[in-house]
Amino acid sequence: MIWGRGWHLHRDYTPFPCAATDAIRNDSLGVWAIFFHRFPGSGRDFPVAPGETVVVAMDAVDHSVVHPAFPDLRSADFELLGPGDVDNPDVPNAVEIGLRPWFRSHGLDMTWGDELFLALPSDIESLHRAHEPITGEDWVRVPTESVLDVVTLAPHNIAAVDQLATPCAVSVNRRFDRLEGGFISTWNDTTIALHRRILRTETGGRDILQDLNISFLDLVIGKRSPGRIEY
Ligand SMILES: [Ca+2]
Ligand SMILES: [Ca+2]
Repeated sequence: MIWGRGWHLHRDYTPFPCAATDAIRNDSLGVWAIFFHRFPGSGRDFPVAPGETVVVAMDAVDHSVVHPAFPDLRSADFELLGPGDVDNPDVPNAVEIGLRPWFRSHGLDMTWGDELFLALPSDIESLHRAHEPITGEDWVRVPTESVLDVVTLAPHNIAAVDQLATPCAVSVNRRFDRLEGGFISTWNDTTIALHRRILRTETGGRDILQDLNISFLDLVIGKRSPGRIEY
């Protein structure tokens, strides 16, 4: 299983108007990315049962020592690494298989404005490559038939934070997400997070999550609660 971050929010500005990135942003044949990971092991070393959740920590440490509202993530299932980062030896590290390493210090962050995907294992070398037009870097296309889920957190219906330019109409082809989240920025509130809505709860307590391929409807803002849905 691979997962990562595709297109980040693009706004309409000179010299890279939305039209310049449309071929990568709005491609029905797949999701384009440069930064992505796979889970460690052979693919069978860390099985996830139906209804089970896993926690991928940016740093698998006890964050509550900094502030009581922060979670203790020493028992996270996986951990992300960055350059010069902490590395909890008891928590397996996600394997970075993107085309270049993530550049910030604690591992790949996923925030407001991102397009996030989960896909079946892919041979990265065999994937279709092209230059991303703004940076000129190579990106690869994770093909549609491999993509299991996509969530987009782009603010499709609100102005960009700095008000300097309008967000492009879509972050990802409507085949993957029919209406993006449009969530307000949560950068300044570390106590809240996005949760998948619970469609129903089965006998025995297993929650079935909603997946309509519509981030706007499938996700809701709730309390930050690693490993469980709570809103
Ligand atoms: Ca670790
Ligand atoms: Ca880290």
